[in-house]
Amino acid sequence: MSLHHLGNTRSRRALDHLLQTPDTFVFAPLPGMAECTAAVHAAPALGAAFTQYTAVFDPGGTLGQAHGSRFVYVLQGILELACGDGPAVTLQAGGYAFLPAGRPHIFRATTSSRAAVIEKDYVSLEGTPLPEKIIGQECDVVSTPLLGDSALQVRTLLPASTAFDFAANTMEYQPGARLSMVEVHVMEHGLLMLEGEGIYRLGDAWYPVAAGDFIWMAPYCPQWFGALGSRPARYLIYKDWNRHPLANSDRSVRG
Ligand code: UGY
Ligand code: MN
Repeated sequence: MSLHHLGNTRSRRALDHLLQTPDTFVFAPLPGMAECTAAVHAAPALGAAFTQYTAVFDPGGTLGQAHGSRFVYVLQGILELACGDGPAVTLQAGGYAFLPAGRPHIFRATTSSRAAVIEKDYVSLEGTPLPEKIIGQECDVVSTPLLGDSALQVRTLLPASTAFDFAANTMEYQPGARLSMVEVHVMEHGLLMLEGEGIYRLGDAWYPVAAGDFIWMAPYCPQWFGALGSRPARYLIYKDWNRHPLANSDRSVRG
């Protein structure tokens, strides 16, 4: 039976969270896109202080002009990134790039491609230099166990430097692994399930989730995840980071 049967879906919207499943994604172009469309998952319209979308590129499709700083993680296909400071860099699945606010650049797809894109107004920190451009590959990042649990490995894709005002990590759970605590914290999250499945607690509800799902968690949204199934569950997770909670957008820089 189709998930659309009689209007059924696993997607849910609550004040402090959103579960958005792929059957409910709606794609439309954003400024700076050509032969490329976006399903916007998190945005100020939802209550989020950042924007996250999935960009789908036709062969030759492009993504330019960021709003604030931009993080791009390639989900499928091949993207070439040109920044005007050397030859274009080729990114394949698991490849990622961070472009500081205001840095001109363009992503061009050489084949049908998909990418997770996160954008945020940059919040500067007195005495700290602006962040550098970062290009990386997830498999090159050494993972560390979360709170000593070797069944739950975290890869920190951006440098620990306080120049960065957000973190982008991947978390990989072996079947049966789970967060050791229900987290309730000031940081908000954008989360894209990359592989596998499990149960996510969000607020007072427990949801079955699977690869392809997006979750937004507002500040202080109670959260917990346990992996199910016979293969690992893996997700890409954004959180605001490295800034005092009173730092506000008066000090932010738009690109
Ligand atoms: O970094 C985090 O806060 C992470 N442990 N949260 C989560 O996976 N929901
Ligand atoms: Mn968390």
